[in-house]
Amino acid sequence: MNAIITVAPTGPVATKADNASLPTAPEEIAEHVEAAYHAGASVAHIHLRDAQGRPTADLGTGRRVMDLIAERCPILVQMSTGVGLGVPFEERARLVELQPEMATLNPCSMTFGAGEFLNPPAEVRRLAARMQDLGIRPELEIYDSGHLEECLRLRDEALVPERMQFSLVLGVRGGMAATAENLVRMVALLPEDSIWQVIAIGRPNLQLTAMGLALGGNARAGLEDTLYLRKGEPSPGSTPLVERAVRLATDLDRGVCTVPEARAALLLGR
Ligand code: KMH
Ligand code: ZN
Repeated sequence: MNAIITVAPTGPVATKADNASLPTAPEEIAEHVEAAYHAGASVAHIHLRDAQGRPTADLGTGRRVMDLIAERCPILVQMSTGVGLGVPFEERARLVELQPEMATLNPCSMTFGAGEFLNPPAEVRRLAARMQDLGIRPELEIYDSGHLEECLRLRDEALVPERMQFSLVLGVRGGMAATAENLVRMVALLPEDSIWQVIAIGRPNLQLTAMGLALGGNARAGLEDTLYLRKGEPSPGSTPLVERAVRLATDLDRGVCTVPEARAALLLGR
């Protein structure tokens, strides 16, 4: 089956000091998303930044980014409700009121790099219920096997769809390490009909993205996950990383989904 390539152009952590091409202003984000769409991405995973470049859950900024993207290309928008460490959960959760077609749902609290990522069980449940009311498809972010078990509980409580969509996140300090063994183990634990992608943080991004595609998963590519194409070679934006993921999928005889194909594969209604 064709692979869905998601572009993640910005993320919660990196700054322009880390990679000068990181898009932070709404216009920059939309420009990078459009370039990634033309390179083969069918989903855009969006984090917002304020005028100082800090993560924000400001609804006006979110609306502007979504409008600018829609003006430029028909890519599917997945809003991050992870937003950034230190942004209160309540503010993060409000972003779904913008009614993107998809949004992330982080099921558990954890150490995240040098900080803390807070996702209290009751608030996660309120957000999941609100996403359900609004018809927004959740992508469940799994940083360890216990997170998967919490997602299965959410499913049993009828708070997320029966057929779940996962990101297997490897390489965040506080979550599972970015190793081949961890990826294979996590894939084996997923319910059989799961839709899933690999998010490989940092240096093993290339190898684990390739592995995920070889195992039949989807792929995420962009500066949120790695700032480099390879050691010592900063990526000039997310497009070269998207192009690389497209090449990997094509070489593995997968091909990549168009937006209508991704919409069908992700069971999106609109
Ligand atoms: N930043 C990644 C490690 C989210 O935005 O909700 C995970 C992520 C989750 O993309
Ligand atoms: Zn994210």
